[in-house]
Amino acid sequence: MKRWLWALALLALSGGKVMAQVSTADAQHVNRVVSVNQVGYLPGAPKYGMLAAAGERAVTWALLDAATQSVVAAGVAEPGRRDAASGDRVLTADFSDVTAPGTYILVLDDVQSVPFRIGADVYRQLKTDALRYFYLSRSGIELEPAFAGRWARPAGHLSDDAVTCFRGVDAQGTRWDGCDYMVNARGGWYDAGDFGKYVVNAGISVWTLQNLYERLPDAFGDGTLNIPESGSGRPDILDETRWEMEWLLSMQVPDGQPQAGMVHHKLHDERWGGIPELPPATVENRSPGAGRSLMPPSTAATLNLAAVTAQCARIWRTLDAAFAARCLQAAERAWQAAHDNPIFKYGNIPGQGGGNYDDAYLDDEFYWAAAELWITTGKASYRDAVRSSPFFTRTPGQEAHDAAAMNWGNVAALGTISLALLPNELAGDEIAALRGQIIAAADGYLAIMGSEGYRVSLHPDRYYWGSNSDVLNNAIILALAYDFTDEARYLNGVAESLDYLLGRNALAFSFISGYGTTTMQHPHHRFWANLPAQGYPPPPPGAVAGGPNGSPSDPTALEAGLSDAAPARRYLDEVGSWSTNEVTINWNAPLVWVTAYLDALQGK
Ligand code: 9MR
Repeated sequence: MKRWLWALALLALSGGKVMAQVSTADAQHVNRVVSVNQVGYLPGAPKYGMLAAAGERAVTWALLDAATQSVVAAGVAEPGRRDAASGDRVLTADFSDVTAPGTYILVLDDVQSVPFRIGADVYRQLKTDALRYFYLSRSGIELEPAFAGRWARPAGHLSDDAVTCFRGVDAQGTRWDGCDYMVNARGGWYDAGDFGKYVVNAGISVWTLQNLYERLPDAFGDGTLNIPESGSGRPDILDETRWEMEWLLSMQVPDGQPQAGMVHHKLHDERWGGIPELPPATVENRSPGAGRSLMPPSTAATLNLAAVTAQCARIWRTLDAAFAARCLQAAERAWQAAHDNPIFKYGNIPGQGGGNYDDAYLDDEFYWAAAELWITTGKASYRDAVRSSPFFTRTPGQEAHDAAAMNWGNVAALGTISLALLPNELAGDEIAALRGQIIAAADGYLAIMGSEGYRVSLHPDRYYWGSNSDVLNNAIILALAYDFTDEARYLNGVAESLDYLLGRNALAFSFISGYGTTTMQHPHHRFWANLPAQGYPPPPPGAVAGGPNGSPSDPTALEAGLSDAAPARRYLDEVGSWSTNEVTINWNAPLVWVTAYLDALQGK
């Protein structure tokens, strides 16, 4: 008999009422896999492992040293609570008291987990890999083997240096006349598994990374990322965000043109390409029905640019004054243009070949941009726009339909976070009120975590496209609540959010490539299509999948019957499942933020 089985038997003998249940397997178990954070737990963090069971009974658990199989801790898991999102009745082992670094296995009932670690450094490499995602997604530059390893590839879409506006009839039958100018929009990051480049999604992605820099300036210093700019003397994280910022700046309508200062909503192909596919070096941009074009300017894109360039201007002031000045000038031009053109809500043009990112509600974008501009400039007009916005007093993320405080189309919380975090001219009681809003949102997430069997901050009815990024954005809110209160429950909520993503979930699956034993391997991605024999590598480590989608819409997911599964199981690790298994910049950015935050709190 294995040593741990003896230990369980002894525990059962001493535990009296548990004894009868230890020796017999429970036929009612629905999914006999122990769900743990497959990478590991921070020493001071809560540590839970779960087992789904249909029965109403207590079971024993034991934590084993993975090498010796000796029992380190043991206890009883009470009859499980129902997890609304998966339908599982979840038995939970709580081994939070174990803090010694090591490699362990959790035995729950008679089922063994995969091995995992307890250690202060469990997120150290992940935070770096998560940020390297952005270098590996660069457009318009060769990814050299020295920096990219097996994810090296030639430069893609060099022909974005001469793009003009979409001309023709879109999928909705609307005729567009194009424009009389070309822009050089080479560079930037590809959005996701597709080759589109979208300002609205770039906005929250850059903001999140720049905000991480403002919160933790030392997290990614020069030389930490092995990117071409490493050694520049500037923090690598800012070299990476600048790559995207230069592209964003190029999307602003030039002076002298209609709607000068507005920002084109997006740039993408006129037809969707297939998978697998390397980004082509060039495409013929003005051939009818093919190539790539700029979509019309939108107010949402313009305000996204205003917000992140305002943030850029203050961050770069001491590092590169000329670049900071360019950012500030673009920000103020964009703000003015958005005021002059407040109702351009285009997105779904031409309706094929690229994502929509259409955003028809703009009060949140105005508030966010005003907040960033005010912090940077101190000008009264921005202050007034902040104070008069409905979002100045409204708790972000608390409406019934919200899965998270922020996402690409809901950006008010970004303004609130900057105002609550950074020095500015708000009165003390106003800052306290904004912090109170963030803390209230965090309390809401803790309440959901406390009622869900797998302890995730997602309301069971709100598993939207990219639900994993909602978990991560909620974790940012929890982290800030910890910053503002010093109360451990918020920090615990941050750590447990990563537990969910790294395997402590209904699928016992790590949604982050390369991290864990059973991990995402087949993202919806044209180049990382995981066909090595054909030259398409697996995903690089540290990419987070969109995750369970309550309304899966791609044929692969639908044919697999995903719509019949419980929401938390509507996920498929298949390349065709773009509605559950894509990767994208606005989902990896909060992964960087959260892992860097937790790692920084562990000290070096
Ligand atoms: O993240 C976006 C999600 O909120 C939308 O519901 C979905 C459908 O419009 O689009 C998602 O964004 C995709 C974009 O349109 C194209 N590139 C890949 C993005 C992630 O799937």
